[in-house]
Amino acid sequence: VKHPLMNSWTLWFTKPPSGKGDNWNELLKEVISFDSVEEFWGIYNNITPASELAMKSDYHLFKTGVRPEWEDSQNKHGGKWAFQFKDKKTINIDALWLHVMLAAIGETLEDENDSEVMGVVVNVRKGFYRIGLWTRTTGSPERGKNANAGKAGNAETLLKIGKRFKEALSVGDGDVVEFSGHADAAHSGSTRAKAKFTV
Ligand code: M7G
Repeated sequence: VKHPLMNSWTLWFTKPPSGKGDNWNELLKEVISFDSVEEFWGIYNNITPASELAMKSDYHLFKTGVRPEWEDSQNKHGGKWAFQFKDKKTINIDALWLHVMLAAIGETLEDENDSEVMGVVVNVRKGFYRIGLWTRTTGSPERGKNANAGKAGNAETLLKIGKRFKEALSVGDGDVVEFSGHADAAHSGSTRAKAKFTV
């Protein structure tokens, strides 16, 4: 018996750069898609845990049909909630990442009528791990064209999602989870763009 998920999800992997000429998009590899609980565990039990990945690797778990890139049509008006875990030795990144993946595929990060969650990401970096949650919008009224434009309370939806994400990350009340728009990250050439919201 297979227990179906609400959505189909695709796992992606970013390989660490091997030399100078590697561009970001070439390092990004699609791994596998699944749409049941059983398939998720089968995959999870057979891939390298985040804690054993090489520096500069990422896992991305995104709704099937959305590439985990700013340039994807469903991400280009969006942003992300993110938190950096700086104490790599003491945190259990595998447990945290598993918890966040389960929250994503179990659809507990947003309400049924919301359609913000695009995917979740773990970055393995020198000195920290970062876990992110990508959303379809940035809650800005001038965003234009998409279905949520002009819908009152969109920023509130993003804040609600941010709070649930923070709970899933099990970080303390004193820690700050930040939201930033992808467009800002792309322009500044770094994901450390100025935070637009915090929870
Ligand atoms: P990061 O991996 O999000 O964070 O971005 P880091 O700075 O902690 O490593 C690192 C770099 O990867 C960015 O400055 C971009 O050059 C590139 N990069 C990351 N993302 C998510 C994208 C993307 O979606 N599209 C493109 N073109 N480049 C990206």
